[in-house]
Amino acid sequence: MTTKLPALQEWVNSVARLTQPDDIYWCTGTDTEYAQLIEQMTADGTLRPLNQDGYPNCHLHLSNPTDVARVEHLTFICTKSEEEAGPNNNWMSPEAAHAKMDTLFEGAMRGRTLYVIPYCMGPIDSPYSRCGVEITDSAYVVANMKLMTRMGSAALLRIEKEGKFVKGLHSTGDLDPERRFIMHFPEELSIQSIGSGYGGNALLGKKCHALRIASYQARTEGWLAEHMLIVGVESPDGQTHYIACALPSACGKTNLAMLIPPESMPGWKIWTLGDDIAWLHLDDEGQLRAINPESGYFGVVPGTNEKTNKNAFDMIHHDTIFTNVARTADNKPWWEGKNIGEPAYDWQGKEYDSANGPAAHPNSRFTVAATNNPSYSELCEAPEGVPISALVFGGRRATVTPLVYEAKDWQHGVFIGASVGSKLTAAAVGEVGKIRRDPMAMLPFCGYNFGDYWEHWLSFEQRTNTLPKIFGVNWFRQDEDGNFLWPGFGENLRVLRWIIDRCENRVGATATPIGYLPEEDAIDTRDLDISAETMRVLTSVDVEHWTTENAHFAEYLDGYGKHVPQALREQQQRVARELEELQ
Ligand code: GTP
Ligand code: SPV
Ligand code: MN
Repeated sequence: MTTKLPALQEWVNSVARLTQPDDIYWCTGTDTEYAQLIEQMTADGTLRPLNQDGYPNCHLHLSNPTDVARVEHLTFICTKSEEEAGPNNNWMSPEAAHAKMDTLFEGAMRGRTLYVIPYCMGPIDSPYSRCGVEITDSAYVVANMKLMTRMGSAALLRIEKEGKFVKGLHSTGDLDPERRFIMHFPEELSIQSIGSGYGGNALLGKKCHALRIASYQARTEGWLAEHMLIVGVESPDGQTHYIACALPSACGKTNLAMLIPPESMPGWKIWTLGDDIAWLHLDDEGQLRAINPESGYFGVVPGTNEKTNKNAFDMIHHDTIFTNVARTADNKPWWEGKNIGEPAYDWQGKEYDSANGPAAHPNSRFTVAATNNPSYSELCEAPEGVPISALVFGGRRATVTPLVYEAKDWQHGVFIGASVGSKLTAAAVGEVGKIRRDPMAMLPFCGYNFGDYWEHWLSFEQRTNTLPKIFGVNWFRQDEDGNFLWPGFGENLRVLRWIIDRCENRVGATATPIGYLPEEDAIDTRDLDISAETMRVLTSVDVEHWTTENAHFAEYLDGYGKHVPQALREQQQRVARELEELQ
């Protein structure tokens, strides 16, 4: 197969000339094609079939041990001006980046097949969706893209009609970290990635396109591309509120998006729209609406069990690709926190020995189609998306940040999002556990200067007077012994319920310098083993620590110089002033 679109055909031809593959294959996206790819990867050892009794159509892939997570230090935004990329990004000039990448891609696909993957981020018939084409030499990438995006013939038809698409070029190269780069050219709507076959480095529709390139496009087109889950919360009276929530990598988006309501909340239902990325648009009535550009999940495996996340646990028992988990003696996947079975082989395929660290890699992942999820919402395919009632920002903080708090207005909400700090996780290569600022959970994913990005967020206030309320959350407060103060997971619905009550003006709240906090007993703790004192700690302002935190944020803002919106400065100063009055 080829294409009727000359720009696409010429690009594929030019890439083939540069990379010199043995074959070129245009993906159609059928189930038969997927089955053939799985069969081929099983034959060549890329995949190992797992125990079909209990894990039908599940396979295990073990990646190169040097290639297990996103590599932020090797990820670049290549705009003409460095200032446009901002201090939040690594920058390289487009000329230098192209020269480097052309050399690395030269002959990179010799002996391999070049796969052409046309894909559509978002429902095929949605005006909010955007298309791309990924060229890759990895069959594993093709299979993952099939589970996670709308890819193949239908996407190609839309691309041929629109004539516009993001060009993503990927090769696993030789997996040498010295020759690994993930380059973005937002002005050219293109991405080039070499030297990694893992997750966000290689599945270019995800972080590279749907966040970095899309956020850049969204600024000029008046919308937002965010690192947010989208969840529908149906109350017993049948009303559903949609909430979009940004949490940094490995801080609970997938879990929140498909939580199981606690027994003390009968009649409540959860509908999953998305677990990682939301594209937010104002409709003609000024209502903020969200679509999920993806159609599958690339989720963290460790910690997933029947208690923490039963929906995820069930959905990864069939038609799943596991990457870097351990195996039991009877060939079932195993991970820390599974609570069933024992590891016999670790994530590198070696006989398990606890002296070598965890059996499953902390960033081991599952790939599944969203339709596997028991709480899948049919509205995932709605071209108009879902109306958003509340926007939520959070992080992983052992101290300081309360369980939940509400912004006083839009500007304050943008300030809350911009000032998020979080502990680093294994989702990216780096110092796990260190706290860093991660505004809107977008630090690794915003395709342009954060200062301009905050200004763009603030500008929505001028365009409508029906914007959703904004909240901050933190599921991760700990005591001195490291025990979590809040039970989390399904119990987080108790917090979402307060958020909805606030959106509907059904409950009061306590005004503080950092926002509105729940009144005593406003968060229902029925059936929970949690003391009134712990709840007080979780829902009050730690004035001393918050003062330090707020001062740190002022220093952080300084790094963005003249790009910092005045409104953010004013919010920071207001919070400082009001905190001081309390001391
Ligand atoms: P990315 O896919 O990297 O963007 O991560 P994510 O934000 O979707 O995080 P995910 O839901 O996969 O959770 C990451 C880890 O946090 C897992 O090990 C979870 O078990 C754990 N976790 C999720 N929610 C909670 C919670 O409410 N409380 C606690 N204590 N842990 C949680
Ligand atoms: C994240 O790191 O936020 C992820 C995993 O969702 S990856 O797809 O590798 O970016
Ligand atoms: Mn993510």
